[in-house]
Amino acid sequence: MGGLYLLDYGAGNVRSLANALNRLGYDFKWVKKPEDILEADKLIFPGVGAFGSATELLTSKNYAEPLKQYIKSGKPYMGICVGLQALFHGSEENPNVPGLCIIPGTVKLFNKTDKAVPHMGWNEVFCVRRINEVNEDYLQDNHHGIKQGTVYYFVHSYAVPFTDELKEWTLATTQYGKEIFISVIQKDNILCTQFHPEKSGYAGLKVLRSFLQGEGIVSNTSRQLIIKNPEILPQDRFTKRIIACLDVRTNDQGDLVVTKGDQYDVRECNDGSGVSGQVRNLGKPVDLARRYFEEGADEITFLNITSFRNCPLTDLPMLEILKRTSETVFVPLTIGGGIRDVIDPDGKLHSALDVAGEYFRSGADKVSIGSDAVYAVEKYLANDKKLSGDTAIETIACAYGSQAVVISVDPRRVYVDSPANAMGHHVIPTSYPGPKGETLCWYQCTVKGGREGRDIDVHQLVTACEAMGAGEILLNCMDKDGTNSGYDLELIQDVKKAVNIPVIASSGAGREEHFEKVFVETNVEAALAAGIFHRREVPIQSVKNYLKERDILVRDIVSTL
Ligand code: 1PR
Repeated sequence: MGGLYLLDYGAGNVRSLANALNRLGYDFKWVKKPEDILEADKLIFPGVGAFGSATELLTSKNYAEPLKQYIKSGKPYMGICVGLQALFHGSEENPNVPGLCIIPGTVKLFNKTDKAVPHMGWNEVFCVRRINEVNEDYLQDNHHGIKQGTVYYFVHSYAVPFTDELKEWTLATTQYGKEIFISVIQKDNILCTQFHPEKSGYAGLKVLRSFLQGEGIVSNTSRQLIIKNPEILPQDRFTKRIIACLDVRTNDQGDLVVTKGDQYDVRECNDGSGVSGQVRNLGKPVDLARRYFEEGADEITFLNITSFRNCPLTDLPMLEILKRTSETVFVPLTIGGGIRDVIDPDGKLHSALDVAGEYFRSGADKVSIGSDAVYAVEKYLANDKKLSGDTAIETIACAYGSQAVVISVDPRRVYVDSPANAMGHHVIPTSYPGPKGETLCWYQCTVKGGREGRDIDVHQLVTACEAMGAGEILLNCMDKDGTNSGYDLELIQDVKKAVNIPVIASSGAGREEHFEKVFVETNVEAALAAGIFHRREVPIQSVKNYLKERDILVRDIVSTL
């Protein structure tokens, strides 16, 4: 018996961690009953979801006491994200639910005034332990696979602030906005990361490997260390994310392919005869995702663009793609298209929450909701902005956390000559006048992949989705999609100002400078592109080099294990 055990309580994507361990050549067992915890020689708690649901589940499954006993026994424990937070006395996220009380202190909500929350993306760690004042850092001797100045993938709204009381526990801190929180805890047999090593590319796998190779046990008393207090920098080291997006559908030969439309039309240009050509085939989804991971994409998004067709739950085409992709791609994966209630041919109804659950178990970190979000917001607005609690956004956010719910918006521009003609919609001035010289416009939301316009504007949609618990906005623009003419900065600026959750700019990227413009002029957290990456017109690395030369922080690729 013995060996490495993983503690899963069904709250999200643990497949990625399992895949990471397989990639590193390690066997493991899942904890299935309380006794397994005491059986383990090494234990990893990959916490996902909310603090309250995680700790309550530990209690209801009778895991809490054996877990405390295991940690006290001195055997190596690694906690990830909520697996770190659970060791504290409590969290502002669920004030009435106690933690495991192994480390003093409370997990706190980030201050939202100067930054988007959740903290979602790649941020740098600062190692506080030093051998002496001038020496580089203690981690050179005993690094736990963590390297000063490396960026790792974080996704959380709550964190443990760095304090004097927690110095002895702190190995590294991270700055987000003006706040400094503990990103790595290490004391004796305990190693915990607030970031997700299994989602942090090869840099993250190195941290896991170090723990697995036994570097997890270190006596802190064996040497005299200096703790260097982290200083608040004028600017944090949070990087901008570059996301590769793969629109997937079945082509006319019945193969699942990555395609790309011009303003959502994915068929080859026809010859003017009125007959549409073949669905464009730009590659195989799993191969392309793998290529983008190796080339430095910070995140990969798959969109099932024929999702408006009903599909039985067991037959969802993207499940297999996700399973295979997550075996070799160790950055966050988002899946969109068809996140809504589905009905099997035998009439069995599966809720959007069930559909999302299937995707999370198959390796997705986030689901992206398009059409269903529009319908949900229509009901919310009709109901005097009262939350119903039963929408896909709310149920998925409640079970898996806000950070797991992205809203994919498919707007198109509607020009008007005066606000009075906008039927009460949120109007913005535009520097690109309409066909009749109009200098005002609003953005109409569409459903079913742009096939149907609805009486709701983007501003209404994104603010309502944020109120309903969404964690991120993926902002497309039908007018710009596939045009290579740059992002719609006016739309993006307007949305960025309207919400406090992270925004991903999408549609229209054609050259490196388009990325610079969107980051500088709108301050979005991420920019997504499809066509230019698929057609190899602009490599991801060249976008990153261009941004770096202009002092925009991006993640450097760690290309080997
Ligand atoms: O409504 O929840 O089932 O979700 C359907 C999803 O499929 C939505 O996210 C919607 O955006 C997407 N979708 C539906 N039809 C199309 C289509 O193209 N015919 N794709 C489509 C939209 C948007 C982007 C795209 C970027 C960047 N694609 O992700 O890849 O605009 O392109 P570019 O860099 O080449 O300009 P539901």
